[in-house]
Amino acid sequence: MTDARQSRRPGFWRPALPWLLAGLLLATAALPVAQAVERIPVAPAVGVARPMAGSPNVTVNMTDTPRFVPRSLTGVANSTLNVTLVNVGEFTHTFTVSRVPGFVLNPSWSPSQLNAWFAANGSLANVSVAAGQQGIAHVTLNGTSGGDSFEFVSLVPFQFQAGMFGFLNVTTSGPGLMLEENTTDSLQFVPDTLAASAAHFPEKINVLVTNTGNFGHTFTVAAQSNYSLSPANFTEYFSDHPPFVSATVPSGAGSTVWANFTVSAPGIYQYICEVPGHFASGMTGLLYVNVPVPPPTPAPSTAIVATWVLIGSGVLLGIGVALAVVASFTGRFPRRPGGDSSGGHGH
Ligand SMILES: [Cu+2]
Repeated sequence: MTDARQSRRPGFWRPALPWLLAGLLLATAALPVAQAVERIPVAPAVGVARPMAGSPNVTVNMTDTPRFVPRSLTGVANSTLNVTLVNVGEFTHTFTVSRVPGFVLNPSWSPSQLNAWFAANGSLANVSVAAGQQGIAHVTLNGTSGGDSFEFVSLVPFQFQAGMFGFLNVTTSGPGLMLEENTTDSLQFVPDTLAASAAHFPEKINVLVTNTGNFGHTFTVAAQSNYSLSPANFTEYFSDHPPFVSATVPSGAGSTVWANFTVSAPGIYQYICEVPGHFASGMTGLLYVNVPVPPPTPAPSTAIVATWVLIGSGVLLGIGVALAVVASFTGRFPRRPGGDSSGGHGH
């Protein structure tokens, strides 16, 4: 008996060892799985539209074609429209907005006649942008009314005559709804679900798209609702059915662009990135207009597995600890000849 007790003393925890090891192994396997599962959003975050105050900001590219892209802008009466001007060409261009509503400038005028007209009538904005540079025009629409239309041109000689003009249309019907969307270098839209509740149709929807990564993208919204685009056919489809909007999201983190469009009926509108390969990699989302967003998809089954693995490892660890405790006591008590259980703890 003495031999047995002495040999048991240093190894009293041995029966518990396999249980402890099994528990620890399971736990180390389960923890990363559980963490990874936690990071997967169970329900896709939904971006919900809210009413927009003031005019949506817009970006207009100035090209050497020469053109303004886009050449049709919308502002809200009695607000300020901020226009970011990006000169993507190698010539200087101006963004010069007429002050006379409804007046269409005559493209057969000479450059000096055009200049004389602006000198006589003034402009709502007149910003010159050098090649490769950017500028901003703050177009104040105080005192304008819905239905007003102001022509804008480039005053650089012969650019207006060659087609560099556009129209700024003023609305009072409310600035519509605003949504926020992000693009990522992992080729995702975040969120990939947008929801808008229009009080009336047609309704303007303004999506502020922010690039959180470095790759350039587009935010392109199909104009037909309830139609599923496919990576194989979207180019052909868009050539037959022009999208509501195809906004270029400039490369570089923090770049933003407004994608503004008008929907005239409830429905589910798909949006994609048109950069080759991006849609095929999953860069797409759905905009629900006055259509309920379906409930989130069920949690991935790995979450259930990870939970049970964690519970199992906890149980095994518990068994191991219990065995260790029991073994230490059963191994120790008989070794105190004549001693009481309080041993050296008390008097
Ligand atoms: Cu993209």
